[in-house]
Amino acid sequence: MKVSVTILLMLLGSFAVSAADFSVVVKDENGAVVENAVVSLEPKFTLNKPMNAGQEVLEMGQRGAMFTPFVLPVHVGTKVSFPNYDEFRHQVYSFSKAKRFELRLYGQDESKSVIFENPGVVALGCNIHDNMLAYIYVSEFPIVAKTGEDGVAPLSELEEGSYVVHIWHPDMSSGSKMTLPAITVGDQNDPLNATVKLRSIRSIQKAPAEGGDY
Ligand SMILES: [Cu+2]
Repeated sequence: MKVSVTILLMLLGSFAVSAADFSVVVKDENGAVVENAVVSLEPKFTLNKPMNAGQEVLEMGQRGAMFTPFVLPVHVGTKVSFPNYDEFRHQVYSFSKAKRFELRLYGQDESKSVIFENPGVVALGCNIHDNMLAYIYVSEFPIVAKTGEDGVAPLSELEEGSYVVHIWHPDMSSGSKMTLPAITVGDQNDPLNATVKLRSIRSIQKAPAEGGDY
């Protein structure tokens, strides 16, 4: 009886694991954890659950004359809103090849949105505030996440199988993404450690000047 209960629990356990959790830890060449690295996974098999790009609207806000977040990873086809939470106006633009656009001057509690159809890096600026800088990374692959302050990009509920891992960061020396050898995600996964080579001077979004003229 005891044996059959154990087998039943094992079976239940295996059925419960329909999707796997995985994470990628990104560090620089000095071993320091790297925040704001975008990790995208390219499945080498057909996903049962297709990507749902275009169904959720992600946000790149403006608050305190800064973009928030600094790096926003999205799938191709995602709509991004640009709400202005400040009491003054912004004029958001990008000259990047993946998406050239300019949102006409708009004020507090107004929002505009843009759809990002092409993969690539979209650097954002504001015509009014030179300090404002942010990046939207548009991934052609269905699974995308970014590292937090701990350098960890959590990737939950992955379908088991083989994936190629792509990593991008605004300060990667090559200016392009890094591709790692394919990995296999099973029902138990150790974190994948990735080392990226970054420029020594990091691009940051500076806080606005005190008493600036808005
Ligand atoms: Cu601005």
